[in-house]
Amino acid sequence: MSATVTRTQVAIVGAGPAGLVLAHLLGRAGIDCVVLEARSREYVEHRVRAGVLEHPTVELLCRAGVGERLTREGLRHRGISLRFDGADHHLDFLALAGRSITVYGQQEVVKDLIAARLSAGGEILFEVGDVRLAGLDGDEPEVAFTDATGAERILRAAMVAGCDGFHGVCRPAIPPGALSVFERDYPYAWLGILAEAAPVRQEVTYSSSDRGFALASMRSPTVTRLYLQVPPDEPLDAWPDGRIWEELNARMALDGGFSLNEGPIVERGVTGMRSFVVEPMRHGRLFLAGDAAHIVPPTGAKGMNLAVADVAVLAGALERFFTTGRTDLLDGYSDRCLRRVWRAEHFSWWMTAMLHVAPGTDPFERRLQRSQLRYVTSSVAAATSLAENYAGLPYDASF
Ligand code: RFL
Ligand code: PHB
Repeated sequence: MSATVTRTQVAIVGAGPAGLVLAHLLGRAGIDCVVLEARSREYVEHRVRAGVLEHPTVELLCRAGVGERLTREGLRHRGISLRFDGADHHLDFLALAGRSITVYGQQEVVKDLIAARLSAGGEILFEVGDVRLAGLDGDEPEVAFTDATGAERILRAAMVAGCDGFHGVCRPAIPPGALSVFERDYPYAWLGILAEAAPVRQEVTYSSSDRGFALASMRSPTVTRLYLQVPPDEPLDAWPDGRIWEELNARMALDGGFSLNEGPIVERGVTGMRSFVVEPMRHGRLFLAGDAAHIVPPTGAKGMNLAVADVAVLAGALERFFTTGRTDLLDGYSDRCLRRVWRAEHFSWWMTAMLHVAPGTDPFERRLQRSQLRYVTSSVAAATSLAENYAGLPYDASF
């Protein structure tokens, strides 16, 4: 049976934040694109993941016309708290760096983008299978796949955007040897829960305790998002509800007393932690963006924000190419993105190292961590450095 062939300007693999923001920006610039997504619409709209949007991400979404619900329902925060030695230490990003952050679930961003794209007449094909890339070194690469009905199809495009996350097929389609890989694994993972309980503090709170790291975040005034450092590959059934709440309360303890509001746990999962970067983020006519090209440990809340920053650069470069034929911005895509990627890699690694308790750690290391925590919460210079990285360096900053 022969495959149906269609043409578009940009084939986008993956309908996560990277693929959807790219499709939206290209659509607004009048560039034709098709998004291919392995999962169903229902699945991607309910996948619980990130929650913190840095300032440049919020600005981009608002400028691109998809910030209406985000502005209305997102929780705007002036900063975060670091909890250690039984006390909270507030970092006011707005005062320190002139920028705030917004807590708004990644799946809400995904819902807004899918709705915007479909209502603008854009094409997102959900539940595609067996995606294969060919001809990346030529002028008209092909993406072959089976659609939701099982029919064989081929999409021919001028450019392919690999936005299919860490486990996708785009990065592995690049010949071995063409990419350099930089990576680091961490000897711990995060157990994350979503609970129907009001957050105790209206601020994201990172807690360093001798029992291990804990994080209290939220999604709304009635829904809490909480994380615990656990061993890598920790089985979920080792953590019945009672143990989760007990451990969270023990790690979040404050002098003078503290306890979380408890409620039904509606979602739970264990996520390994890793740092990973490939260079370059391009091969021929394939451009990698987001988690397909790099992973950060979640302690700096940077993953989704980096994905959006990549495609902001890629959309501009593609627009230049399709309107003028010039390839200069496409040629500079990887280097430009990698500067921001490595800044976020460093920040995420540094936050992770400052806050977690590595197995077999010794008192020397714990004292170094406590010294660093005291420093970033007492020195204006050190606090400002954390604040500007966390709240998001401007897209045009040189670093
Ligand atoms: P995604 O979101 O993984 O989307 C990739 C999409 O590609 C699809 N796909 C394919 N489609 C077609 N064909 C194939 N062969 C395919 N293979 C895969 C997938 O189904 C999916 O829909 O990547 P993208 O767009 O690059 O976005 C990256 C972000 O999702 C990720 O970096 C963040 O979630 C990371 N992250 C956080 N980032 C933040 O900015 N702030 C945070 O507060 C934050 N917290 C987190 C996080 C990630 C976490 N987990 C679970 C990994 C907290 C956690 C616990
Ligand atoms: C979240 O709200 O899910 C969240 C907050 C801060 C992080 C990671 C995740 O560093």
